[in-house]
Formats: sequence, C-alpha cells, structure tokens
Amino acid sequence: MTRIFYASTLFGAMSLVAAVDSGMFGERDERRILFTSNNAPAPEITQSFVDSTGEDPNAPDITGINVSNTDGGLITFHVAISNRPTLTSDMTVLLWLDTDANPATGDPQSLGAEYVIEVDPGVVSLFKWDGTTYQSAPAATTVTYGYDATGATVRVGIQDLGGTKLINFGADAISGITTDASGNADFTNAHDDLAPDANHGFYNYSVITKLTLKQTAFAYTPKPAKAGARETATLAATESDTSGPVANATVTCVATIKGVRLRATHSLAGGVASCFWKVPKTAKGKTLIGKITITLKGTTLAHGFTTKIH
Ligand SMILES: [Ca+2]
Ligand SMILES: [Ca+2]
Repeated sequence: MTRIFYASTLFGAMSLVAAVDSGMFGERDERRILFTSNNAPAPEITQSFVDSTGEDPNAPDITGINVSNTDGGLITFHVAISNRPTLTSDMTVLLWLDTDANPATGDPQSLGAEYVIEVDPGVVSLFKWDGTTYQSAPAATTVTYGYDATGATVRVGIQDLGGTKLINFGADAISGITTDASGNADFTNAHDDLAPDANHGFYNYSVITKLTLKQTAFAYTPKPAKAGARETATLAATESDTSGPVANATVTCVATIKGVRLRATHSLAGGVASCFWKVPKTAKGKTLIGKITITLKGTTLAHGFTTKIH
C-alpha cells in the first residue's frame, strides 16, 4: 500500500510529522509520499531587470530595477543604486517610460518615451512628451517616490500613464549636478549611469491588472411584479479598465417562479444592463426570484431581487 500525505503549511507538516512519530498512522511498513504545497495567496509578481555594475566609479551605480504592480494598476519601480545611500542635492534619478511600447511614437531622443519621471531631492515630477518637448503631465495624482540606502522607489498608477498595459522603460541616475549663476542646472561635471546600458534599448514590462466592476444603480419595474406584464431589471455599472460605463460585457438574466425559469431577453447600452421577463397571467400571488449578472473578462457583478406577483 502507498500512503500519500499532504501538507499545505509548515504547521501542517509539523503536525503530520508529530502524528507519524507518535504512531498514529501505524507501523512504517508501506510506501509513504509527502506532498507539499503552498496555499498562500499569490504574491505580487515582481520582475527584475539587471544592469551592468561599476560602469563609472564617479557615478551612482544602478545594479538593477525591480518592477511590480497591484491589481488596480499601481506600478512600483525600485531602482537599486549600490553606492549612493542618500539622494544628495547634486543627484537626479530619471525614469523614461515608452508607455505604448512603440519606439516610433514619443520622444525620438529617448527611444520613443511618452513620459519621464524625475526624482530630485524633495520632489518627484511626471512629464509628458507633447511632440516637441516634455510638459508637466495633466495628472500625476498617483506619483510618489522614496529613497533609501537601497536606491529610489517610484510609484505611478496606469491612469496617469494613459492606461498603459505594456511599457518599455529605462533609468538614468545622475550625480555631480551643480547650479550656475543664473540658477540653471549645470551638467559640466555630472556623471551618470544608464540602465539598460547605452545602445541596449529599453527593458519591457507588462502591466497585468484585474478588472473590477462597480455597481452604480439597480432597479426593477414594475415593483411589485404584475401577472401578465413584462418585468424589467436594470443594473448599471462602471469598469475599472476605462473608468467609464461597462461595455462589451455579457448579460445573464435568471428569473424563476416556484423553481420554473422564465424566458428572458436582455440588452446592454450606455453602461446599463437590462433583463426582460414575461410574467405569466397565472402567476398572481406567487413569488418571482430574479437575478441580473454582468460578466466581463472573468469578473462578474450580480444583483438579485425578490418580488411578490400582484
Ligand atoms: Ca550600473
Ligand atoms: Ca512610444
């Protein structure tokens, strides 16, 4: 006989060992297989991009960039800098973002970047390419930064990056910037480190988000339902993809009277899903149980109702 043991946590494995040791599974006279797994929620997936090290001893040294994003599309870039434990006043860290993953659009000098994030001591700024130059981005509410001994951390939501799904990106860490007599930045003695290295293109990152649906209204009419009349239920929703009315979704309508399902038709227009059922004339005094469901890319939103038929 073969016995298969299964443990999905460390505690489970310890308990199992204790049980085996104390003889609760009998003498060890058969084949035993321990099958382990991890039932922890899927961790945020971080992608690591490696940079060369020690390129310029006088420059900050980027060793790599880790990127991850939340289900809602907040992206975190961690630019690891090995030799600058603090962001000093002569430093700037830049992140170029080609947010349509198309080098032919955006800044031709920067491999087609649509956006640049600039981290200076005390301030982080988001700039957008306007076809000629970079301007302050119209929205930058999600942009934050931090700097510690491991380097710079920049967070930005896809809503401030035109809803990007695929980003080509690179970073530049600069030191030795001074200010000239007229207050302009002077890069004469500046040193920098590019990641990826010059002429190595950009890194690529896919933003994988989970779509959410949000109910904005629900109603059914007539209320209460009427024997022999058409019953209508409407469910209005917005989708996180576009932050607008739900579109191109599947609408499912289920209504039963004493367990018998009614025939239904449905529609979806202007972010409002509608279900229509014909209530039999003979249904007076019975109860109608209805439910309208919107499904989009594996995400569902449903609303049920119960009404006594008059
Ligand atoms: Ca480097
Ligand atoms: Ca581009």
